[in-house]
Amino acid sequence: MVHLTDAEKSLVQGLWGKVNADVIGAEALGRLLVVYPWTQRYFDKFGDLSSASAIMGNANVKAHGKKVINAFDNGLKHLDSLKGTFASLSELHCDKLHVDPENFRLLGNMIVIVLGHHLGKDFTPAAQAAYQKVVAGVATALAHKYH
Ligand code: HEG
Repeated sequence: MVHLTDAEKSLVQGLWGKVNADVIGAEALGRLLVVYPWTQRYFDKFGDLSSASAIMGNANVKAHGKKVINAFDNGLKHLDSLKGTFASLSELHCDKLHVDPENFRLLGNMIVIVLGHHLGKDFTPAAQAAYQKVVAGVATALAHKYH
């Protein structure tokens, strides 16, 4: 499992307080669907995903991005117990949704990219290092029930 130092934890929490989490979630999910179009297969009920602008403006994508980032936000509050925190979501994604766990890593990197975009210079290399640990930990926790 990932381990964040106290300094990394406060870096992560401090920067999270500066962004609008719902916007980050919507943009990260939208970008996942634009950049890796095969991920669209899980969202065939979401309506128009025919272009980058259609995806980024799609209300279902925005709503689902908020749902995802809300769960991610809860993970930020439980950085020392991610496995337990994401156990039921891991089961859901594995058993019911059949999401390829590689996609958790892809989405995690989208979250990092969108944070970089929103935070600009505040997203220092040290901040990125801390966030990369978080998204890796969340992806591992979500993939846990697959094994
Ligand atoms: Mg998942 C549902 C969280 C990555 C595909 N995802 C959900 C739900 C949450 C969630 C909280 C709602 C669960 C419920 O209704 O009880 N997802 C979540 C997190 C992450 C993630 C925290 C990674 C950070 N999800 C993810 C990825 C895919 C995916 C990468 C596919 C590429 N999620 C997915 C689908 C659903 C959910 C298809 C069901 C959507 C629906 O039908 O409403």
